[in-house]
Amino acid sequence: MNLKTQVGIIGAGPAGLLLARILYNNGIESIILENRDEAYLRKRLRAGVMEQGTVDTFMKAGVGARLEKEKMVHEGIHLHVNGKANRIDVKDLSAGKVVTVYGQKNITNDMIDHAQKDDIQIIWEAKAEKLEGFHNENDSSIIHYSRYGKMHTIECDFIAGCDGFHGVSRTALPTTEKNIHTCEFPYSWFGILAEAPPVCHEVIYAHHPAGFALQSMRGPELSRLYIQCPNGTDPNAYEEEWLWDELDKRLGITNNRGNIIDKGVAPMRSFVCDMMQSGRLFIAGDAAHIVPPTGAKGMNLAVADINVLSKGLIHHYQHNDNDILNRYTEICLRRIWKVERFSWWVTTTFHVSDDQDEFTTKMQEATISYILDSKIGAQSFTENYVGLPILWD
Ligand code: RFL
Ligand code: PHB
Repeated sequence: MNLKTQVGIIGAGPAGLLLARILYNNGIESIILENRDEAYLRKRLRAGVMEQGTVDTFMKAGVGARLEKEKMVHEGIHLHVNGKANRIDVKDLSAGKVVTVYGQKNITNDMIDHAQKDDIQIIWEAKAEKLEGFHNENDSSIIHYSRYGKMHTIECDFIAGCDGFHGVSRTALPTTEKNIHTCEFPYSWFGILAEAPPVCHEVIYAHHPAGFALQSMRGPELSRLYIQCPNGTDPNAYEEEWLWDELDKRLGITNNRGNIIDKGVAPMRSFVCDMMQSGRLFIAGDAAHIVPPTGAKGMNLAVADINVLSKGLIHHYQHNDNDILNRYTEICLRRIWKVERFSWWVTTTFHVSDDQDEFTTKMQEATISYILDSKIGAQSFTENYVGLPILWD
């Protein structure tokens, strides 16, 4: 089958689905190719914390009705040190800004529902294999994709690579190793979703000699909890009782315990590809950059990229103006590097390496103490946590 559209989008994660929606709202046609099946996408857990700008973007795109109804607004965050509780008043320190907890799974489902209602085409179980033509001014861009053993093509003006870290789009860019910047961490996160009311109604980050722990939530009866674990940990490695005891110890609270309905291990990595465009191919979200999940920034960064890319495409089609598209990488990177810094800094401040010396531990404690004891320290943390603005100039 040979299809034709204006923007060929690879990937139905938050980046691809949001881009298709904003383009649709502005009369621009797109087709999304998604490697996985619909049921898998609708069930995939992941992010939970949205910056104010991310919530505003979903609302403005017209996919925020359920988000508005079910969102959990957090006006603060708790930083626990060696079991001692401390709260930062995020709203007070950021002139009224807050963060919102609403699962990535939910917003993904909301966007798929809207796409299906409006006949935005998503081709499930379709894997982009090869991209061509996007370098040449006069040729169409072509996405070659496979589906059920057969090859097909999409001919389009632009290709948006929203295909995550393991996708094909980044590899089609003419990058060298100089464009790739990366940092691997010597620990991972073991995460659970449990049918238990969260004890604290806001997020807790805990620094503890035994390692980092985090308490979050997905609803009044659903707790989302993580502990630092060694790289390569088997998701079935831990006895449930040990896990709950460890969470209580590291967080310094007594969690409500309940049926564990999901568990998984997530590795931690910082990664930036500082070439996000070549000709009419653009990459966005996890395809271009990864942050470790401490700081809760991955999906928020993907949404920020899509704000820039969608605006660039709208200016191209509606005003024949390519200024934003030409500056796409530069506009995005200014924000990406700052968010990478924040995520790396919170990660290295709160986690404990196996071979960590005492001086490093003292530096971590002093960093957290500075955030808690200094208004400027707390404001700097908060400014990043609620989300930095996109700078266009
Ligand atoms: P995604 O979500 O990975 O979607 C990419 C999609 O592309 C498909 N794909 C292809 N399709 C067709 N052809 C190909 N060749 C393809 N190759 C891949 C894939 O199947 C997939 O469906 O990328 P996107 O849209 O850029 O979104 C990024 C976010 O998903 C990610 O950054 C966040 O989940 C990160 N994250 C968090 N972000 C936040 O902003 N706040 C949080 O609280 C937060 N918590 C988290 C997180 C990530 C975690 N894990 C599991 C890594 C917590 C965890 C534990
Ligand atoms: C989550 O709710 O899944 C969550 C919260 C905070 C983070 C990461 C994930 O930093």
